[in-house]
Amino acid sequence: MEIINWKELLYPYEQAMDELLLKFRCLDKECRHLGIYSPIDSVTGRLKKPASILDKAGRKQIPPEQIEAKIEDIAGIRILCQFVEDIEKVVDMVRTRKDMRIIEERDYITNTKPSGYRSYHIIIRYPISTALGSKEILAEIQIRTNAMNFWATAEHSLRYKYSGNIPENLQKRLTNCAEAAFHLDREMATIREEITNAQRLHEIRGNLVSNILDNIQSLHFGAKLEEMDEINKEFVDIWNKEDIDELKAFNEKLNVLAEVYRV
Ligand code: 0O2
Repeated sequence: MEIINWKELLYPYEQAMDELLLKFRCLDKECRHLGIYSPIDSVTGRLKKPASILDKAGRKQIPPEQIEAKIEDIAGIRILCQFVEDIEKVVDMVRTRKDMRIIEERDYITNTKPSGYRSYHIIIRYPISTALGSKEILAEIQIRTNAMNFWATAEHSLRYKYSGNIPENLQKRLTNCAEAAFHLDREMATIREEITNAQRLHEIRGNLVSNILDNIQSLHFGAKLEEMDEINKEFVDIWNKEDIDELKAFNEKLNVLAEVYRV
């Protein structure tokens, strides 16, 4: 039997996973920076352990020399979304990228698995440059809502605990839980606008307050003491009123003052 050098085999996958994590986290960060809605809530990654790879190869009768060509999820990232309709937006983001090639898409949301599993999977071919040269590897991107993920993580642990043979009674309850999670997603979709507006407002307020505090700190180097007292009092008043328009106007006023004092 061929001996597998796991360190050598897994390293490119780890590199690919790190790069993919960074790229999708940057996309999310950029959207937030530009003040546009980000369909990405969080991104995580995992590298399949040798024991899991061997299990899968055994189950699918894949010989060791074909592991890299046939096991598509040695490197995997998971993109979590707040709402079901964000999933399609993330899928479109992946489809338009030039730095990865889609090999296959599996829609387990429309075609829910008998277990109750819901998720959107994209298998990609991803090029990497390593110290040993360039190569292309297969990787899996799983896209699902937080509710779908909550269910899948719990079911995965139980499947592992019962070695795939979850008792019938427990399986039935799990299937009910999957439906409940999907119902939650549907209900959340009906108040989506309300939630996203509130989140946007919270973010705008946070950024405004940061700018105001930066300006106040800088003005200490130029403005008179009495003037600073007034500014601090005004800020506390406006802060207590929680009125976003007043915060905006106050921020503008401080921007002008900062210009005047060249701080
Ligand atoms: P791990 O530990 O996450 O790596 P399969 O034949 O079902 O083993 P295949 O053909 O490679 O898998 O593709 P598929 O069905 O798209 O599944 C790939 C991965 O999706 C699985 O990897 C799981 O992470 C997840 N998945 C698929 N079906 C289910 C399910 O019913 N429940 C849960 N919780 N997750 C699922 P691994 O290798 O099974 O596991």
